[in-house]
Amino acid sequence: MSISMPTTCLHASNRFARARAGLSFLILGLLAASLAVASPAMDPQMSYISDSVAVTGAVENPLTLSVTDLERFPPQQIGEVEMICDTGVNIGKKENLRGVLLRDILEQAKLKALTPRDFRKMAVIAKATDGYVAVFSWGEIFDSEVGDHVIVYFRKDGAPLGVEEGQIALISTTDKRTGPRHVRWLNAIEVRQLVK
Ligand SMILES: Nc1nc2c(c(=O)[nH]1)N[C@H]1C(S)=C(S)[C@@H](COP(=O)(O)O)O[C@H]1N2
Ligand SMILES: [Mo]
Repeated sequence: MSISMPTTCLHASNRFARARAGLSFLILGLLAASLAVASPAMDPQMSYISDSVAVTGAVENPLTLSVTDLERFPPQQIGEVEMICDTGVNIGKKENLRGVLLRDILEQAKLKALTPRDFRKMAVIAKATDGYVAVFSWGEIFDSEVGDHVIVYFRKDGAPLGVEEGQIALISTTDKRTGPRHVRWLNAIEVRQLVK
């Protein structure tokens, strides 16, 4: 004599098991999707994203500027800039960037020096969240053509910058090789007097 469950009951428990498995897959799927969107573990560049720039060092008014703050400076538009690595290799171009002049930011922060001649001893150090650094001199920014083309930018094609360089970046667009003084994930501008 065998004991068997009514077939209706078997069907019901199978359905229940299937439903439970389906639900687990759904939850796992949602979890994976949310990780893919939000986790630095899935995209290491996410942890480099900068949402503000601190202006520090030899300045009268230290600043912390968000994208919203930057939008209040006189706008600069970059139509197109070739990206040339320091090896001389052209790695493509950037187009339709919206930013502001580094010089305008420094004028708001107001460089601090004891005598007028001390300004010419100053360096401006642009730093990124990944440790990348580029350096300018006072003479370049305030007393040469270069300064008319050093841009802190935060929009591309009208949209916020992507994870690969956002939210704020800097570029010296008229350098012979534009790669070295392009700073992705810009988060600090330090002013330093190099010589007494
Ligand atoms: N923060 C940060 N910026 C950086 C770098 C970097 O490693 N970190 N590499 C530089 C180099 S070597 C080059 S050639 C350019 C390349 O810019 P792109 O990748 O946006 O075209 O970015 C520059 N800016
Ligand atoms: Mo480079």
